[in-house]
Amino acid sequence: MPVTTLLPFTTTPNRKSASPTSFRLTEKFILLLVFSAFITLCFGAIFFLPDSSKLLSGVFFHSSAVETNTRRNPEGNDSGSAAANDEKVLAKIRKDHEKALLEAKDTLQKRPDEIQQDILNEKEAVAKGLGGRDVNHLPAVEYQQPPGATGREPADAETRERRAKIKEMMKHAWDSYRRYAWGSNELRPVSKQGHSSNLFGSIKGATIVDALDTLYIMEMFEEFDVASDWVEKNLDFNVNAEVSVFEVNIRFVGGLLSAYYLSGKEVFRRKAVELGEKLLPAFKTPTGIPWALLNLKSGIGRNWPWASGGSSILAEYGTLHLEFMHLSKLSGNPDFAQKVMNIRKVLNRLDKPQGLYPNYLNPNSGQWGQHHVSVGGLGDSFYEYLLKAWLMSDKTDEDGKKLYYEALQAIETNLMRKSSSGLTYIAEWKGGLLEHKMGHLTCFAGGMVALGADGAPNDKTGHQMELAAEIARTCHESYARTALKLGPEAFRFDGGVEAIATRQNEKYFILRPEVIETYMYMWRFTHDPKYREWGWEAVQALEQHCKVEGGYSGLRDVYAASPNHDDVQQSFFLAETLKYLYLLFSDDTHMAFEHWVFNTEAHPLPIIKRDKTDRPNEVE
Ligand code: DMJ
Repeated sequence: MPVTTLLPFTTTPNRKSASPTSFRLTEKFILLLVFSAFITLCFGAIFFLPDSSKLLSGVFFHSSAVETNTRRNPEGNDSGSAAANDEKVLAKIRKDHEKALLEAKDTLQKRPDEIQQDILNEKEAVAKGLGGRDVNHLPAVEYQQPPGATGREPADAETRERRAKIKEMMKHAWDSYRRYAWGSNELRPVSKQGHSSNLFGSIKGATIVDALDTLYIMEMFEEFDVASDWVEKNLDFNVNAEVSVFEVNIRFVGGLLSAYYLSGKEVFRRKAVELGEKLLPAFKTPTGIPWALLNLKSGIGRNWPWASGGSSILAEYGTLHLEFMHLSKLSGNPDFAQKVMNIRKVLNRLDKPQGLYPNYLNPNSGQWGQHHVSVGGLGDSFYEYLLKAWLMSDKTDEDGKKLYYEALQAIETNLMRKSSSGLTYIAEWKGGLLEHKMGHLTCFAGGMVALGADGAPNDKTGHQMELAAEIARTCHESYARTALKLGPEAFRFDGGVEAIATRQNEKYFILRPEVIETYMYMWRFTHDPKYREWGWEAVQALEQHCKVEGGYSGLRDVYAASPNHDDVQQSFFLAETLKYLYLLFSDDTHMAFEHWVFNTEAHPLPIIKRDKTDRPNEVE
């Protein structure tokens, strides 16, 4: 066929010099272009349309499986299985075909703008590398506020006044932060400026996120809205910085989850899941025991350089469970739950010296590091989360229950001791030797033991409740025996002293909550007025020695005659200390234990009810 017939537009009557068979340069060039486009199209059809070729060979011509079988079995003596195989392949093709038709039908029913949006969503999810999940388009969850998110005024006047005083303290702490350190992680209340610790890398606003639920619980809704707005507009996890997985989880993920469950604002769910996804690379170790530190951008993890033989820390990898179970529930992504359940599996396989859990575990070898055991720093919240995992699962997590009560038994046998004057304390264990020291952090154990007392197997005599009361008394003594009536970081039961810090570097008080936390649990379970009195003593001491014009500060030495401020208002003062104080003076129905479990940073998470009354519209 002459080329001119194919391309009539390439010749013009004016071009007299051109004969029908000769072409000018531009015409030649256009011809060349068309020809190469044609060749590309042919090659494209052969190499880039595998699906259609499969469809052609399978449906219109013959099954590719038949072809494969024929090649494998030229004699045809396996024709029975070949035919069965053909049937299978055909059935699959038919199924895929039907599925494609249904999808096409769905698409046709959509408006063009909806189709456009679907395409954009898919593109965004892929670009974000979230394994196809996009935190902006989480599965729909019907929000239902769990009971008791706010409370009523206490009936008696004194309790009402005391509670109002604590709310006033929150207002002072919050307003000062807002005024002098807005957006920073914490406040320096004496120098009136922002303070940032390297625990959060360059993530900002720790105090805002940590305080959200306290603001809500205290019905400081104006402040809550301002904080929510900041979260919406400024909270950014796209940072090229290393963070503590544990701290970011308990304060940020926990704070966001609680804010979501209290208020129902979607932004909190979205941010919590976004941050959770960013923490997942920490689990990329041979055992799945996560690193302590993680660069949020590169996803590269490592452990604290000081931790025995490159180990991960029990209280860090063991304090992810509650938040991660809720992340799976709210995102529909099972990875979170799987990761924390795997930690359990690794621990279950290991031998425990005397039934105790050493603080150090190597994430590469899966072996314990130094045999150092503590219910205070490095160990504490691991035990707390075993019990609370069981409670938060509406008592369905039987493994969590068993592990908690076994661990507590080992602690009682090996670490709990009585001083000569009868104070019960929990010592630390170093390779079989006891160090007779108890940390302020360890004082949370009074509340934990009280919370678990009810479900304790074989405890008809109320032994665990007694134990909890004894721990509370010891911790109160550690406060009462100081000059400023606030407790030291650690106190000892040796060298002739009881419940007193003997080392200078253990005499500080950084506004920690654990002792007040235990008073709150003890009050709720016993209604013994002494716990409210002890809480009130702490309020007075905080007001007298820690309150400054620019907020609340920690103290360098609780035995000194007058306060020497450390100039830090810790974010947990707003998240925990003030919240537990407020609840100590609230009715039991406010954040009732029947419906809520507090994470280790005092962020309340709802119990996931086994009868699903908390999620009536959940689709299986
Ligand atoms: C908080 O961040 C948490 O309670 C954590 O479990 C340990 N201690 C601090 C407050 O003391």
